Amino acid sequence: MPPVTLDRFILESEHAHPGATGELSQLLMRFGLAGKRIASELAMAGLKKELGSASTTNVQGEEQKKLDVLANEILLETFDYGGLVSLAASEEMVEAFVYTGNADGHYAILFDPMDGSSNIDVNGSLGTIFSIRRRGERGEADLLASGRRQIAAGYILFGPATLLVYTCGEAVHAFALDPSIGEFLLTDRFVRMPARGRGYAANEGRSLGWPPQVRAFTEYLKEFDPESGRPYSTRYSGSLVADFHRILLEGGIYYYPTDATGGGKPKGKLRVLYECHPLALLAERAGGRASTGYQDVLDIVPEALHARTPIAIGSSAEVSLYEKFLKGQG
Ligand code: AFP
Repeated sequence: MPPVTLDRFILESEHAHPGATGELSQLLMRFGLAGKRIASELAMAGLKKELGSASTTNVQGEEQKKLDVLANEILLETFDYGGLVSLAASEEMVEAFVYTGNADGHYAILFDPMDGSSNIDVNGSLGTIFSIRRRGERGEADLLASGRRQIAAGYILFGPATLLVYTCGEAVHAFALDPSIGEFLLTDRFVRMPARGRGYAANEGRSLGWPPQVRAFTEYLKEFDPESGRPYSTRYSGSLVADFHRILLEGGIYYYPTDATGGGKPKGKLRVLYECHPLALLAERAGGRASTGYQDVLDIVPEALHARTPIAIGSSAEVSLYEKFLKGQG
């Protein structure tokens, strides 16, 4: 059986949907291309002295690394032809970018080009998260919509191997880059997230700023009760994509709640449009869940392009338990 490349898989999936225009297939394949270019830059970044700060900050006031900026440019360039995409919004840009040469393009893309940038300088895992929406008449304003309006979403994980995981409908599929031929090859069709896991991912160093219910939830996970699978193990990498990927395969929960430390992050840290909506779509399609604690993340309608939200994402059992704790029923 020959290996199934990303392009082949996408094209065959498209043929299974009579009436498909092929446009979405092209977009997904281009995210694959961008992923290969970013992976290649990451592999050489230390040698080419591309690590470190770009001496700029993004719209959130966070320091930008050179690779944040480079990955953003690669993604923008990748969709600059072919007429399909007229709008791109990114965690690294203040406003949405309008492709003036593609004004009729039906699609908008949204991305976090380099997720987990604190890992850049230490050769840790990194990711690119992406989402595809249909572009409306009102441009940027139409992006402020529920996550259920996403047509497709996915991520590229730059770890020991470069992986691409996406959903464009009912199911989630995973691919690994074979660097010897420069192609993503299918590794898992119809990925399912376990209904329950044994690990949690959270920055517990900031727990004094969390709501007391989240602290109580965390203490519960750490209690010794082998019958219910406790204590859980902590696995936190500083890269949401890497932590989410582990949870997709092994189950468990990632959470980044509101954080009152030093007046810190009253709405949490993660961005609705670039991080939470895309991963929530993947989680749901794989049988998991994503919640603020009170509401499904996919139902959030952000008030601004760079809006943030608290989030708990992962196996349905742990996310439901997190919600119970937040509502004081744990
Ligand atoms: P950056 O992309 O700005 O590095 O943020 C990474 C991230 O959004 C997510 O990938 C991590 O899980 C989380 O933030 C880490 O934040 P803390 O350093 O506050 O734990």
